[in-house]
Amino acid sequence: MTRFEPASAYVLPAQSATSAAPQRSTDEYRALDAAHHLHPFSDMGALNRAGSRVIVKAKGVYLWDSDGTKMIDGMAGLWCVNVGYGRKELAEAAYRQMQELPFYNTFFKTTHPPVIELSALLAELTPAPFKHFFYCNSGSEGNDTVLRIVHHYWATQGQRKKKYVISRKNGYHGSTIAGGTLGGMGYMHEQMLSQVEHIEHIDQPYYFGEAQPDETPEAFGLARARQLENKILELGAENVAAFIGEPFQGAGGVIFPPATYWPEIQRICRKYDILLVADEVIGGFGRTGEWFAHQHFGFEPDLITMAKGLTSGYVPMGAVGLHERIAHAIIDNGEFNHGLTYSGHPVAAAVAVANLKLLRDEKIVERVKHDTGPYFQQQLRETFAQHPLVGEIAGTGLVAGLQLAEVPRTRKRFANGGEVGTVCRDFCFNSGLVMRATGDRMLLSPPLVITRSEIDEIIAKAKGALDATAEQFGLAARA
Ligand code: PXG
Repeated sequence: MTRFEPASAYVLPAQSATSAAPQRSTDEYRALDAAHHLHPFSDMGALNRAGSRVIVKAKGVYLWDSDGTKMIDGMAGLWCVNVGYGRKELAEAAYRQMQELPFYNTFFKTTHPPVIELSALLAELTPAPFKHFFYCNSGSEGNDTVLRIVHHYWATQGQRKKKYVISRKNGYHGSTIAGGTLGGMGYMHEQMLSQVEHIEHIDQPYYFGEAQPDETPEAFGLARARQLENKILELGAENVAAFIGEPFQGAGGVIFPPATYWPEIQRICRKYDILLVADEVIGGFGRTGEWFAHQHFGFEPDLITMAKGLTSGYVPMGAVGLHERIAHAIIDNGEFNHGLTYSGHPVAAAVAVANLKLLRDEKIVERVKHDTGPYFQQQLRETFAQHPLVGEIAGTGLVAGLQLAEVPRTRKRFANGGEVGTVCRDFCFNSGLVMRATGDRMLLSPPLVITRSEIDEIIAKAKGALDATAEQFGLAARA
């Protein structure tokens, strides 16, 4: 397979509706992929030279590639396959809905049963003040929608000056122009010559990487939260509309803030009359053992962004939940000029309903809270607390981040953190474990249906990979 080889003429592959056997050879797949497909967030030259891994099938918590290699998925796809792969209930919901009503819009005084059922179900599953939901296709569109709602809400309150939205460095809120600006990824901002106006960033609550040597987590959490207050005072509270944050940062490295952080953020938002937005795209739908991650951290947002676990990734869908106070301001004040062709798409909504019923009726979230989550966290800590490469184990429920460090005890990080993370990630892949690396943090976020023995398999494979990485960097023998 070479990079610039022209693709062979497209030929329909042999049909294989039921078997896991690849329909083309891996080389053929790779050549066509390199010839015609641009991947997200990828160095395409390097990827095409190496060749993509072709995933052809999945079941439960396992994936198979086109060479027949089986892997355990420690990332639930991309933080989204909460009910695991291969649930017929979701496929059947989509099939039935496509036959009954594959599409109708919700713009011109019309609605349809799936979006009605979904909204009523979300009102039951989200915390009490959330009774109204606006739909879109992704987390990014959810956060674009949040901006629109926030600005429109303040206009309805006669406070049009409230325009600024504050977010955090190393937060992730998507890849549309608004999502990318809201996020705090410098490498994204560098490629975005146009950004959304009136967005400001404060520092993240990343204790391991950014606290002073003698600072306690509690003091650091308060200090980082108080940056919000300083930013509000700098901009003028009368100009600040909202603060948005992921309850824990996912793509940024599963960064769990100290316990003092969110209560202080909440206090500051209330003091200055600033809306508080929880981006629950990763944290929502059971990841922490609560339905929503803000419940784990004990704060009360005004808006919730949702996607991923809403449909377990089987079809794309996002949503924004509005506190009744915000929803009524919008309901009572004329037209809200925002919407997408597929807002409340009937097939997506039908799949979301089937997915949420599985999470609720099979008590999957409760199991994460009381059984598999505590077991996962305990096994991680037993296995890695003394590991020569591991400086911090963050997480709760079925999400975790392992901080790799050159000197764990003093929180000294590797000068080139991404290198050690990539080596470790590759060792994981080679042993049949999908584990993500963000710089020098190794991330796990498996499907919520994972069993204890499957957790044991992840931990054993991760241990093998971390040991091999320590060996490669000459750190294995250190106590
Ligand atoms: N908010 C959060 C908190 C996210 O994690 C989005 C918004 C955007 O959602 P969409 O559906 O527009 O992608 C996300 C997405 C990674 C990774 O590498 C994480 C995401 C997406 C792609 C890659 O960890 N999260």
